[in-house]
Amino acid sequence: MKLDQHHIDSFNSDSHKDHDRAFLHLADKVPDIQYVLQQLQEFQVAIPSWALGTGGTRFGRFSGGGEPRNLEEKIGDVGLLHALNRSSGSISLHIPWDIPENAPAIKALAAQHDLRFDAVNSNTFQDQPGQAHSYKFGSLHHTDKAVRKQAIEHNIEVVKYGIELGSDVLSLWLSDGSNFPGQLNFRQAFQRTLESLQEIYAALPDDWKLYIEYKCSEPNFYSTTIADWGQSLMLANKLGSKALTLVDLGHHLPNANIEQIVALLLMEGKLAGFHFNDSKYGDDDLTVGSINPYQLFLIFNELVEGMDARGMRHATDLGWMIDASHNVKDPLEDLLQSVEAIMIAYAQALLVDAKALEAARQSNDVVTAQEILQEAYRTDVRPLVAQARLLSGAAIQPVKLYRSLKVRDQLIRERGAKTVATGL
Ligand code: PSV
Ligand code: MN
Ligand code: MN
Repeated sequence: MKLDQHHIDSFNSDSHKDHDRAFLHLADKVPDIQYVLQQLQEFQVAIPSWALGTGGTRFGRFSGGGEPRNLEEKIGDVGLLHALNRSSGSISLHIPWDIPENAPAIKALAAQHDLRFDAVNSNTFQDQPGQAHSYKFGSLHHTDKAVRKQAIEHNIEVVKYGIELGSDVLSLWLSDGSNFPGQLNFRQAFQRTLESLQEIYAALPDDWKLYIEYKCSEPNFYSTTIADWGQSLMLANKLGSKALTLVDLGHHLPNANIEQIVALLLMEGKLAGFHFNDSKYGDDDLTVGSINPYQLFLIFNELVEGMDARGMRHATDLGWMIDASHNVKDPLEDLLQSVEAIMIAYAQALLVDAKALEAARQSNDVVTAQEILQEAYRTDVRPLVAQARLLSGAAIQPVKLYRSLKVRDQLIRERGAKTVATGL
């Protein structure tokens, strides 16, 4: 199904009055409102192709129905999201979960929905049917050269698909690690990973980037070969300027100060971007902003300050992606909520009085520094985010419109009640 602009416009005209009142009230208090609105309109968050079905669990999977059966339908789903919020203008593919067999046709279909292809992701954490060697004991770090070669070739193949689709980023996450003390020689495993990455790096086109994701545990629970930002950064530094460190919010040990990690990676010019999600215990992949929205705001505060200091464009100079999916919500509603949470945190960070904050820091006025941050965080910026959407031709309230149009029922009618999308 495709959403018509008239659906959106007529829905908006119903909620216009209430929205206008809320927006004007807020606009009065925002000094540079045009700048903030423009930044919000430009900001786009990539949707992962693997989050369009119910998943994100090792246990039961309960389809809500109408899940996309193929890549074309996944693109259709992201097209719906983008029509509703005009902030989801790209899709990130995981290969081989989604293989673009006919890349020109897939690219053309995406363009019809005003979408482009964000980072392409490789998968060496599962064995695929017919594969010669198993990844049971890892991929790029494997002791057996033949396994490493297979994993390297897979990554290079993913880059080829990406080139055909107009992507310019290979995003790589390895599950390589060990489950028991003694299983692995840490130094050798790291060294082999580096050598494998060097071969992949050499095959990257000049204008491409390599995003190296880290994760402290799971599926290996004693050690992970790229376990934290330091290890990812070491690899990225050794590889060269095209290699950068990707921060997935759920991949840290409990209570890690992610905003500080982000600030320093940015300072070093080595921050790739994000896999946004939220968590309470581990790599929970919950809806962005559902557990700890203050942390998300603090991260965006570092991003805005750090990117401005380096003269970077917020919308385009880092990779903004969602990596969240789970079992109990309609995945499209969930993704709308995630994008909204990101836009809210970003808008709040744009409201921070950076000069006053710096002055407070210089004079060690801790109370004022905290007040300044919390003043922005406690501002209800939802009318601002909605206004940016309205200006872009999107829905003032995307989830409400999605429900009132009964999109899921329609998808179930088109696709069936028992479809299961590829992904985890
Ligand atoms: C691993 O936990 C991860 O965060 C990586 O980004 C994978 O590509 C993705 O999840 C798979 O769901
Ligand atoms: Mn991730
Ligand atoms: Mn993860």
